[in-house]
Amino acid sequence: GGVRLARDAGNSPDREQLTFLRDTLAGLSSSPKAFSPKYFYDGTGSELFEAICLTPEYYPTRTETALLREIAPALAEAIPQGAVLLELGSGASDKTRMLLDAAPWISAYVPVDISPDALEGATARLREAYPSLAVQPVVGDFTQAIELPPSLAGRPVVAFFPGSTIGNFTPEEAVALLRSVRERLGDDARFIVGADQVKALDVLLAAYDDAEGVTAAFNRNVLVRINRELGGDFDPQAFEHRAVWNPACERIEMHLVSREAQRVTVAGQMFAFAAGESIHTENSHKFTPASFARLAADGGWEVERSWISPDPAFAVFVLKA
Ligand code: AVJ
Repeated sequence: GGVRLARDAGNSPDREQLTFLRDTLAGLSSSPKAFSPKYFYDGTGSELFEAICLTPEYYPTRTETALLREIAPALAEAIPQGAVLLELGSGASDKTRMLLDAAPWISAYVPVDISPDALEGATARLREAYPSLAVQPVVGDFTQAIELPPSLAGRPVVAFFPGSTIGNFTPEEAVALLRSVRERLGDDARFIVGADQVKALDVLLAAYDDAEGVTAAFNRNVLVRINRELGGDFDPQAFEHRAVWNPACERIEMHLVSREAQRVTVAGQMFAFAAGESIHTENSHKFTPASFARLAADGGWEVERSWISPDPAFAVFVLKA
């Protein structure tokens, strides 16, 4: 309560539901079947992701948080006086605190997230902890044009994209996103990006298939969400959670694999699954310092500084326009 959430221009809850429906029907009609990982993050999905971050196997969050804490003074050097901090896919905004603490001259914080529930909680907590900071949340898909609140026009902007969320995108999509942030921010811009690194296969696979089954529940939750919001009749337990490494693309893929031949109806449309047929629900690309620098360059950015944690390796990059 009490938190007002701005919506991206041209965006509304009705339109979002229509896009969700259209994307879901298209994904179930395509071959192989596939969903966009952005639809994981309803209220329950955002909570399940926070729970994943607490599992012993999911190293990225705690590794990146420790690294950010250590390098925060150096990151603060990239943040100008009075800057606006713009975060893409801000979720619980926990890592943001490291930057806010290290650069108290940040004047405003604009978290952008697809989950209104996650944004509301994060905004309330941050306003409480940082009373002199202007927190101006925006609900929306950050791959669409992000409008900064007009009241912040003219201030320098630093963009922050932690969590290796960039790994959810294909290289082509990641380059498009990097370019659009570059265009929005202008020539003096800095972009702080966290990117998980290629590492031992057993470590990677365990991170996406924890023993407690939190990741499996997160993956299946998209079926629960489709049932509720789009009138589907998925039996989530009729699909097995699977995490696999795709060596050619250097990515972990998550799938939901149909345990048997079955039919599912969504919004009145019927879809047939063969036994063993999968829905590809997520890509999580892993990088090397070189592969990330190449991606950044293709997106119009140059790596100004970078840090990499000890194993399990996770990297933070400061990109310069
Ligand atoms: C939030 C996209 C970075 O890909 O590691 C966690 C999401 N998926 N476990 C990731 C996720 C399965 C996460 N990102």
